[in-house]
Amino acid sequence: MSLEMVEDIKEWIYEASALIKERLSSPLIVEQKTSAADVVTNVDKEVEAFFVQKIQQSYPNEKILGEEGISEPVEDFSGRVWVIDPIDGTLNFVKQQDHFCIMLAVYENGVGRLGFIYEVMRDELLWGGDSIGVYINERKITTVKKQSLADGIINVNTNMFVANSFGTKDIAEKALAVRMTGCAGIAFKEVILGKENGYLSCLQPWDYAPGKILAESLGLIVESLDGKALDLKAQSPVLVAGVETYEDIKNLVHH
Ligand code: 2AM
Ligand code: CA
Repeated sequence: MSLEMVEDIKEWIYEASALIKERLSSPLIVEQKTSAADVVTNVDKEVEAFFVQKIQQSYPNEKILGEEGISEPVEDFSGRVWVIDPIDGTLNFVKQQDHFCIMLAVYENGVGRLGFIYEVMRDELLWGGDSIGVYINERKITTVKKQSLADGIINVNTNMFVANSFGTKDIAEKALAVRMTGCAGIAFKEVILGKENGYLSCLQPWDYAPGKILAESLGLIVESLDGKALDLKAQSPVLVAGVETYEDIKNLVHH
């Protein structure tokens, strides 16, 4: 991992963002995945292929775990692994042409080193890692505002709220207010920027990988609600929060 790598990744993200904005002027090809609200478009696939090609060109023979599965499957996290979500919040992308992110994370021997969350329509890049710190565009973030659950806004996954899974609805009712943004990257970004106090959602590794690296670099807690260690090969019920809100939520979680 080097500063040159950081600059390469930023350049690819800005290029991918320009490509996505250009594609917004043509009709999208939308396919359903696991449900009507879980969709993929031609642009998701094109953007993932773009990143795979850039990585293979500059960093050959490294492992790539992408949501759309364009590259070889990743069997284990030894060596360097690139984790890509070409468009996070695809339903928002399709229905709103807004509120979606490009996300990328770099792991070395299972340790998260670099995370990037780019909110495309706001031109905001949250990036960094444990050894370089965390930045929003050029501004360094050093602390996250400390607040209890009752003093702030939390972000939750809609299905978990409706089904009250892990007590998500009960937890949300104890917060000052609740938001459902439908984009994991934006939710992580809001928590890291101190605009929201916590986020609960069932996420795939590419949905939480960069956010976890960035959040933990700032002392936030990222954990699975089922008490198990987060597994980069499976979906998990993920909680991110500062320590005060985390303690409040832990006392309310149903198992
Ligand atoms: P995605 O758009 O990259 O699939 C809200 O839907 C958030 O949860 C999004 O960040 C979405 O990421 C993620 N997510 C993970 N699994 C999902 C699923 N089965 N259906 C819809 N969204 C899912
Ligand atoms: Ca996606």
